[in-house]
Amino acid sequence: MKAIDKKWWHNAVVYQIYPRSFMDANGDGVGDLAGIISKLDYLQQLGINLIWLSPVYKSPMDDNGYDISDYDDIADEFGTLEEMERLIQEAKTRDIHILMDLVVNHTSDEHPWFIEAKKGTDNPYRDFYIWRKPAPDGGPPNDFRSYFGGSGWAYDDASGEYYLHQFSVRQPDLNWDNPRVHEEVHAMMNRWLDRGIGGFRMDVIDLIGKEVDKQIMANGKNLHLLIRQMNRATFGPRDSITVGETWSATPEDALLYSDPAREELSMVFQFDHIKQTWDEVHGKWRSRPFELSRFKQSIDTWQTALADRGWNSLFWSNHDLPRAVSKFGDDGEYREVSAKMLATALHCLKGTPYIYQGEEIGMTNVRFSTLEEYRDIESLNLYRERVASGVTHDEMMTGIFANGRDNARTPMQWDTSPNAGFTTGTPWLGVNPNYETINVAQALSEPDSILWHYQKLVALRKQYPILVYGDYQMLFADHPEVFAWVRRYEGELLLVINNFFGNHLTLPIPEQMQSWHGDCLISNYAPRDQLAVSLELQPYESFALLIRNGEA
Ligand code: TEU
Ligand code: CA
Repeated sequence: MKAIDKKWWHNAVVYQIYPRSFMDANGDGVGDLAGIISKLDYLQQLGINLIWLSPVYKSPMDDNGYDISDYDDIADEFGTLEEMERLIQEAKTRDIHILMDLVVNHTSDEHPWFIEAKKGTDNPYRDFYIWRKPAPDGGPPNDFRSYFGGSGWAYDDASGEYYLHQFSVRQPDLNWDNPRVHEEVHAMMNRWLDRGIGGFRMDVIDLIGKEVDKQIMANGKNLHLLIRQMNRATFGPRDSITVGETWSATPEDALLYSDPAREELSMVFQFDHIKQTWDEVHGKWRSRPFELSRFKQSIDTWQTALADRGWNSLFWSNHDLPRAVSKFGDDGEYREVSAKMLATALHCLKGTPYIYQGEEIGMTNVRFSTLEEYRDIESLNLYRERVASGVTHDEMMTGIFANGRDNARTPMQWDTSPNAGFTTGTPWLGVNPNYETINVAQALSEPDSILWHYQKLVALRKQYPILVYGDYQMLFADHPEVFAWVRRYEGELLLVINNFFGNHLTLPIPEQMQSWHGDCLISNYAPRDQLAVSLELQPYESFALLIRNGEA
């Protein structure tokens, strides 16, 4: 392996907080900054070094804060700017840095720029957004569709023009062909960096180079130039960490973003492994069963492509996705062992691991019995649109149960008190009824819990550079139930074996590996310290073995 430039964040683990659902300190049913501050000791104990905070800025909350009306202030329901500054400082004293969510593909329709822009075609802010004349029939300029359903164009009565919105109609797209937009956004980013944050998670950053009239949204021709300019003008000189959300990225794109020589981003989130369980035609609303072979192939491709240059992010879940254990493990009989297996697999790959809040206690998907109990704008809009076009209620609910965004957004389960200890009021979204058995208090009191397994993995990363820098090579590539690999670093060898299924199985071991033995760094059953002619693997068994006598 080529010597890579070491960065302070390479051995870090990121924890994602969805503020609305993490901890409510004042009993209004909505999580807040004071609630987060009250749980910093818990996060410090877990050992994480960075918090990715989903948006807390001023917002009408059409998309739970991904619609920002003031980048320099905090939404009343979350707290104040002073509290945000306190959170940054309090986290820092615990060696934790905050990543702010940078949402600059669009703003809220209540952002002053948009309010100005709507005042007329000659307003100085008009060109902050993307306006087009109607098609000859008076309809939208083209048939571009919004991710949240319906046309991606909204009509503005006053001017007789349409504006572009790739997401909700209340999230007008910013015009990145306008240099004044760059200036404003860069200055805003610098103000946040001056407040002491560690970097940014960049919402749909692959969309900002859009070439609207060609209907090219992702990967537009100026995209990488815009990111390099942003890097130079803001976080580049400050040694920050940045992660771009890029649904469109191929491994080749990821190299462009994350090769340090190009001075763009630290890494990107790519979703290839996530989309493996979506229907190829109908997308996320119709699941396709989990197939380990596709999943392995996907991860292997990314691990290999970014081996020498660039850097991977590692995640199973986030606030838009189903719960990891429900998606890729077993949230019934084998919830604990499968959640631990998934954790081991993720943290033993090469890249930066992200833990989504609640994953560390094995929180699961939720099934509300009525549509009225759901809050997510995407699920609600798409339900309306798809049911109107002939999809049945049951089919759509099945899609929402499997992949709807509220699965990840039910309140964090802290203890067995009412509403899982999340709030003393009425939670904005229902608590998963399984909180009586799945909660932080229970996990803290049980030495063998998923939580302590995560804590151990986070600590191992600090202790063993092989977990951070070791080369990755897949083993048993054709095995339909086992995902295994070796990592190699400075003469050391780490073997990682994961049974991704709930069956007992016999894994024949190739001759040259049969005598391997060493130290078991982590396991979800009795630790193993040696191989043999074959291994009898338990359901979802997984372990990482630092080999003492192997060929590195
Ligand atoms: O997500 C990008 C996005 O495209 C998601 O809407 C995702 O594609 C969808 O859930 C899958 O069908 C980011 C944020 O993570 C998300 O929460 C925001 O709603 C969205 O951008 C708009 O800001
Ligand atoms: Ca609150």
